[in-house]
This record gives sequence, structure tokens and C-alpha cells, in this order.
Amino acid sequence: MIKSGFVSIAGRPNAGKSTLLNTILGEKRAIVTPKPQTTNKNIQGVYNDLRGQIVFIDTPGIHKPKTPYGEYLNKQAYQSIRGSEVTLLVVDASVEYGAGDEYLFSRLKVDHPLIIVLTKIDLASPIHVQKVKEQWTQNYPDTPLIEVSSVRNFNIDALITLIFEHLEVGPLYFPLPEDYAIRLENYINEIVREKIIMLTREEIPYSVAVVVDHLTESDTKVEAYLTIYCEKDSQKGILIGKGAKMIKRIRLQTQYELSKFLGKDVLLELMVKVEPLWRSDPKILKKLLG
Ligand SMILES: Nc1nc2c(ncn2[C@@H]2O[C@H](COP(=O)(O)OP(=O)(O)OP(=O)(O)O)[C@@H](O)[C@H]2O)c(=O)[nH]1
Ligand SMILES: [Mg+2]
Repeated sequence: MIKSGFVSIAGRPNAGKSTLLNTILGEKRAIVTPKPQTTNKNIQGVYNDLRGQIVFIDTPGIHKPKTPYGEYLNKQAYQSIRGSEVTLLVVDASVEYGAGDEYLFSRLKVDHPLIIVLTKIDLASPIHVQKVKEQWTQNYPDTPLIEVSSVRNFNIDALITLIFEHLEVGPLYFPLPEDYAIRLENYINEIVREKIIMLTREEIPYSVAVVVDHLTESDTKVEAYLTIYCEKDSQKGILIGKGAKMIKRIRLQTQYELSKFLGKDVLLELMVKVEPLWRSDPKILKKLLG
């Protein structure tokens, strides 16, 4: 099992909700225009990564209704919010706080975690963003607030991390992408390589190949056995280090980073092997390149 949950994207018309969804998904799921009331029904978009699954619901903008149609739009949004585990309150940080925001604030009732997302910060001065921020912090003290720009893809990863912090382990609502297991392997592999590059001298990084030999994953733990192939005994010596200190540092730093990202315990076994011709060894290349 993984972390999962429904997350509503709510806010005033034209705030930038659909653009945020599209940026998160990396595809055009919801239409976007400069006009308010572009989204007229709840739109679902499923986000998967190694930490879990988020089912986003992009909702119509909440506004003071003047027609039955307007009431219908608001109702769609309220319905989605009621059924969510987390709600993102998307605020256009480039415009002044006004009556529309007050209306939204008076109507929005959530019985679950709320995250305030100030968006379009690429259009506003830092002073203006600060003013909007202060107003919303006053409205919702002790509520997490994050500044993003969908157009610039700024802070979107941090927003996803923040959402996962508020989600619990839950069911899988939609099948995971077929390459999920490979993605996890690749990710572990990348982090090990990053630590090797950061911790060892120049010649080492280009001489090594990291292969995940075995991987198991449960709700709370990831265990993996990896082999680091290098070309010479001297390189093996550097990778292991005096008293095995280097390999321990590589392992501990990788475990720390992975477990922070995945929200699980991570246990790694790292082996260093000399394989002068690993670049030509079909077995290693197959493991490396799939
Ligand atoms: N510069 C900039 N423009 C943005 C950003 N996010 C959204 N926009 C623009 O803001 C306008 C409204 O965006 P939408 O995503 O349609 O807003 P919405 O909240 O879904 O609007 P409704 O569906 O009508 O409620 C569009 O012109 C977007 O291109 C951003 O981060 N930066
Ligand atoms: Mg929209």
C-alpha cells in the first residue's frame, strides 16, 4: 500500500486552478482561458509518483452566484471539497484581496487539512505577494501556505511534497503506471550515483555503474541490494574507504534522502565489485539499461 487520497483544487474563478492541475500532471487535462468560469464541472486528474497517488479534482471557481447556473458551479466545487482528504485553496497572488475573496472565505467549510496556494507569483512583486499572504494567514492562522507559479513551474514539487505530508496510507484508486517498479529502481540508482559523485574524487563517478540486484517494498519499508561496479582495485579502495567509512557514508546519505522522500524506512546493502570491462559486459548492461 501507498499514500493516496482525493485533493480538491478550489478557489475563486480565474485564480489559476486548472493551470495548476495541468502543470502538476504535465499535460493539458483541463482547459485554461483568461476568462472566469472556464471550468464548469469537476475534472479529475491522477498524479502518481514513488510516494503514492493523488487524485486531484479541479473545481469551478467559487463566486457569489447570480444565476442558477452560478449556483450549480459552486455546488460542484463544494461537493468535491466535501469528499476530499486535502483541499488546496488556490489564490491569485497578483490581484488585490477583495470582496470575492471575502465571499469565498465566508463560504468555504473544510473538515480536513487545507493548504493555501498563492499562485501566479511570477506576475506580482514580492511586496504584493507578502500583502496577500498576510491577509490569508490572518484568515487561516496555522494553515500551511505555499507560493507557486504554474507557468514557471516554480515550487510545484514542494507543493506535492506538502500534500503527501497530509495524506495517509490508503487504497490505490487507479492502477499505477506499468513502469512503477522500474521507476523506483532507477530513482534509488540515481541517488546512489549522486552520493558517489558528491563524496568521491573526480575519476570515480565516471568509472562506476550502479545496479539494483534485488528490491522489496512494503507499506513502511524499502529494502534493496545494490552492486557498485568499478574498473580497478584502486577505485574499489576509494569507494569503500578506510575502515569502510566511505561506503558507509554513501549508504547512510542515500538511505536518509530516500526515506525522507518516500516517507518509509529504507535499508540498503551496497556491494562494490571490480569488473574492468563492465562497459562491455552484456549482463551488466542489460541490468543497467533494461
Ligand atoms: N503568469 C501566470 N499566469 C497564470 C498562472 N496560472 C494561471 N495563469 C493564467 O491565469 C488565467 C486563468 O487560469 P485558469 O487555470 O483557467 O484559472 P481557473 O482558476 O481554472 O479558472 P476557472 O476555471 O474559470 O475558475 C489563464 O490566463 C492562465 O494562463 C501562473 O502561475 N502564472
Ligand atoms: Mg478552471
